[in-house]
Amino acid sequence: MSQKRWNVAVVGATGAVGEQILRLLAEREFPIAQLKVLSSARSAGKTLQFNNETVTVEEAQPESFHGVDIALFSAGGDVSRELIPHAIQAGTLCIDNTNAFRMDPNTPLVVPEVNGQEIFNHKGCIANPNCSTIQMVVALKPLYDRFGISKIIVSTYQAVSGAGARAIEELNRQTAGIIAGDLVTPDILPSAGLPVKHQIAFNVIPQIDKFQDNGFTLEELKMIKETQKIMGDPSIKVTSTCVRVPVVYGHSESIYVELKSDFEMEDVRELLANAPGVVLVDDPATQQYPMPVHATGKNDTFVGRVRRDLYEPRGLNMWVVSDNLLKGAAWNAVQIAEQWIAKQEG
Ligand code: NAP
Ligand code: 3JN
Repeated sequence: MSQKRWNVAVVGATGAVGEQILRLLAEREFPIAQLKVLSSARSAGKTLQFNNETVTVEEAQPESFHGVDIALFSAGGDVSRELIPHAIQAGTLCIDNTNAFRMDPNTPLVVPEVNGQEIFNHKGCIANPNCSTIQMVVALKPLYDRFGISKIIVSTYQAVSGAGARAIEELNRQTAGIIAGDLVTPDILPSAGLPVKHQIAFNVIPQIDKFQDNGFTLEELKMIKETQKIMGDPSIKVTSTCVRVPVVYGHSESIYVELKSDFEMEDVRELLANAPGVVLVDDPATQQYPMPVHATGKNDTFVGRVRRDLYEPRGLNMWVVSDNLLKGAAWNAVQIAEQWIAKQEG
């Protein structure tokens, strides 16, 4: 890698995703000249550690982006909608972890293992898909390329960290409270901003984000539409049920996929074993399969329980697990930034 260094801003640096972005930038020795860590006014003035240096959090404002080459956003859709146009105007490449621009036809929606070439078609902003979409398309892309995909039926088992730092605290607090015999009052989940709250400790909640008029939740619709956009194939029929489970890190997915052509299981296993970003963990004889406790802290997507459907010869079932804050958010964003700078440097 050449010596060129870049001015980088992390917007939402004090959040669950922002914390992982900073950790990865340091771990990967991202070539940073100057780092800005931005949040709301609430955290402005706080300090964070980065590469053994203390950095002071500043309030994110429209003028924060002058001189910034790359900004990684994870402060919610409203912040992205407000600030990204200013950042683009300032010449900053924005990599956005929110839903704000994902379906915008002028914004590439990128998972490097699937459609990495789209990184170079941006007009100032590259969108990171939803965490549940990312791990699914990483696992399905090798099968799509070889056999085609006609239908996907997915059910998710999503960790509370997907709902932010306060949801992690809520699961810990409720679990300790219930074990101690206390009454618990749900405060955050299913989603901050919704009027009704449900207990997450020792429970599962079949709602992630708001309900839409068609009975699907927004999270479910994100998975459907984003998958078609990333794969570049609106003909794929996708249906999704998204569920919150009392796990801190790591989303799991039960996926049924119908392929367009006949396949041998041996070929499917070989494709998955060699796919970029995929680790095949699939040995029923020794009870090996992916689980969130093993995926936590890893950048890969883990695939197991791969089996042909009993009734549909072109149907496959599989179990897919990944760290939602890493491949599902921070790592996918940093990966995009790395691939973009690699190209700038020739
Ligand atoms: P979080 O832990 O609640 O952190 C939110 C972050 O946003 C904090 O740094 C917060 O700063 C900052 N923020 C809030 N309001 C702001 C404002 N008005 N101006 C500037 N900064 C503001 O949430 P998270 O889990 O990190 O998620 C943050 C966002 O990332 C989500 O809303 C979502 O859009 C996106 N996300 C994407 C995925 C994905 O699937 N790709 C997964 C999770 C999250 P303070 O410390 O000042 O409050
Ligand atoms: O709940 C999860 O597991 C993933 C949550 C993602 C999320 C949470 C709040 C707002 C998003 C997202 O990435 O789609 C958003 C949003 O940007 O709309």
